[in-house]
Amino acid sequence: MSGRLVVISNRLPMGDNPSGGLVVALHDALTQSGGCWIGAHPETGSDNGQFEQIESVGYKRLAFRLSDREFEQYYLGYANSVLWPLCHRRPDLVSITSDAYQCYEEVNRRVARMVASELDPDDLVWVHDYHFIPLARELRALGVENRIGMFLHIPFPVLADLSILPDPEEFADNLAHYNLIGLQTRGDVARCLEMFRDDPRAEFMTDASIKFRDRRTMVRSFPIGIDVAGFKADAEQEMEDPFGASGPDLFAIGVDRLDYSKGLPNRFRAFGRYLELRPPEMRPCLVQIAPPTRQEVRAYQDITEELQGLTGQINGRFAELDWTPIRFINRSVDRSRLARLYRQARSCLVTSLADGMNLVAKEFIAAQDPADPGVLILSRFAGVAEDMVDALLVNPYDIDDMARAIDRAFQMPLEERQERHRRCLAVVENSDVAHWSANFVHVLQTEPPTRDFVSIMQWHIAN
Ligand code: GDG
Repeated sequence: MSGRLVVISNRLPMGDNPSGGLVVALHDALTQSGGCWIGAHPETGSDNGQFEQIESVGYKRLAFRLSDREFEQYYLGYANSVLWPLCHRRPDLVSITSDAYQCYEEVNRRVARMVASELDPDDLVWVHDYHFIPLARELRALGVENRIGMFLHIPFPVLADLSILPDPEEFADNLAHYNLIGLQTRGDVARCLEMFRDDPRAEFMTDASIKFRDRRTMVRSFPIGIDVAGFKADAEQEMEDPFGASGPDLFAIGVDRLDYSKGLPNRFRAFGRYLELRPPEMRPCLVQIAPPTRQEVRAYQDITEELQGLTGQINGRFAELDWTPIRFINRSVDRSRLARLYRQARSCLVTSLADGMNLVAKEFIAAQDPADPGVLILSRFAGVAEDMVDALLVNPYDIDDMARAIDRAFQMPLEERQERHRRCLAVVENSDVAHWSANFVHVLQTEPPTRDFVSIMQWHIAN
């Protein structure tokens, strides 16, 4: 790679020891190219139009700060109360205000100006996620002609839902300013292509690119993964039993940011239904780790209350003096402890109603002891289910279906558990996050066509 890699994400990772698969993978890619990571940081960045450089080894970290208004309108408002529910098929939770939309556009414009002044002509620009969909358009308006790629971590919206947006036509136009649109799954690619197919401004070219006015773009799927070796090592390390003296003999685990897209209320209901059906001698637990997120948004407060209510009802009905069926931990647990918990669990419940990929499913599989593995119960609406077909696939809207799957997971013979785990692990190993980031950078660097001169001429004549 001749130029640097410049990554832009909403959150700038902090600290000297990167943790989390994505951060580790990008850290390596950035270090190799002497690159730069740009993102918001609440305490360190400046909001005066200048980046603040954060000390770091191997590559540069540049922070900007969101003002209180920007945090409220751009981040909580447009990104997380319009785009997030829209992409997760919850149009009923979309809440649009012109202020939020305007602020989203303004932040993208401001960040584009700051980024443009930082770029060298050979730099590759990799933008992450829905917070920055218009960023490439803003950069192009400033004359930036570098290759720019976008990776959307969340599901691509269905065509009909796009008309909910304040300016629906802008969505495709904004995306077409990227050379490469990276999505998680083949299903996401199909939905994105459907959007372009429906748009008279788009034309499908024989080289599989899409011509959109004077630009060309490409849409590809890059299923994200985890740092497989790192996660296995964490799971295998000797450490104290995370439960201390009070560990359950048999438990299923759930690990999710407390988000309505993760299908937690139905998971709790399904566990309650399973408790009705179970053989009386079995006293299993559901250990649910769910750190709070976006608590300023009403929908997130509602789901927290709903889960507290369900936990109370189910435990009230089934608990005994020495057994609490649901352990609902509404806090974060450290990563190495989490890896041990995955390994001890007999089953993991991933019951998302919509999910870009879902890394918890991959972490659970990587953490298992292949000689005595647990069973993954997986929603067919999580992106990971597209490839991980040997998990126990469930419909997260069907409580009985999930209750039966929990029963089946707890009773599954060793041989079947081993065979399913072996196949699921092959999927996890094929999508290691280091390979994922190298692949995205390689495709961005080599494949997508840049600006199309013939079409520029045609477009100018037509306009
Ligand atoms: C978005 C997309 C896509 C959770 N609780 C704790 C904790 N976690 C970690 C998990 C896992 C991560 O958070 C969650 O990853 P997911 O993939 O499940 O979900 P999102 O945060 O919604 O991420 C998603 C992802 O982007 C990547 O592209 O897969 O579809 O929505 O790594 O382990 N980690 C620790 N303590 C916790 O309490 N240490």
